[in-house]
Amino acid sequence: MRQIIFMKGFTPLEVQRHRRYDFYRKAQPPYDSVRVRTNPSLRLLTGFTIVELLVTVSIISLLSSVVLASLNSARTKSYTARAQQDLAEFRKAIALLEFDTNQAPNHHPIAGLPGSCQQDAETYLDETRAGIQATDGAFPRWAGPYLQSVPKDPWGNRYIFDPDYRCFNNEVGCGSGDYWARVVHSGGPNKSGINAYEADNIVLVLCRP
Ligand SMILES: [Ca+2]
Ligand SMILES: [Ca+2]
Repeated sequence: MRQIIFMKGFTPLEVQRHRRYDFYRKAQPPYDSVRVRTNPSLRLLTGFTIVELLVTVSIISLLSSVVLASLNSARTKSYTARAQQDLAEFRKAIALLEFDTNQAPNHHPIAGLPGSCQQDAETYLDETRAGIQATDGAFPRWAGPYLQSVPKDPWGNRYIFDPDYRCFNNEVGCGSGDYWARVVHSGGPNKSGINAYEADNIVLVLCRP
C-alpha cells in the first residue's frame, strides 16, 4: 500500500529511489539516519540542500549573464550596421546638396575645393542649416529635400555633420591613425553629441585635408 502511494505522481526514477529507500529501511532496522543522509541517491528524497540550491542559482545566473552579453553584442553589431547605412545615405544627400547649391551643410564650401575640407563649425543633420530635409533659405538653388526624413541613429540620437572631426580612437569608419577630417557620424551607444571624439562613435569620412 505504501509503494502504491509512493508511485502516484512520481517519475520512474523517483519511484525506483523510493523503493530503494523502502528496501534500505526494512533491511537495516532500526532506521540509520546517518547513512541515509550520506547516501547520494537517497539524499535526493529529502529535497535540495541549501548548497545545491546556491550552486544551481549561481549556474543559472552565470548562464543568464553570458546570454545577455551575447545578445548585447549582437544588438550593438546590428545597430552599428544600421548607422553605417544611414551615414551612406547622408553622404549621397550631401553630394546632391553640393551639386545643386555649391554648398555643404552649414553653408561650408564643398569638400572638393582646395583647403576647404577641414572647417568649423558643426551642425546636426536634421537642422535646416544642414539643408538635407529642409532649407533655412540661405542655400542658393536648393532643390531638396535630399532625404524625405532625417533619421535618428539606432540609439535615438541625432546624426552630426562635423567638418573638423578628430579621428584617433580607431572608431568604426575612422580606421587607425590620428588625423582631422570632415565627417558625418553617430555618437554611438553612449549617445554623445558634437565634438565628442570617442571610440564608440560610428563615422563616415567625407574628406581629409
Ligand atoms: Ca568638430
Ligand atoms: Ca560616443
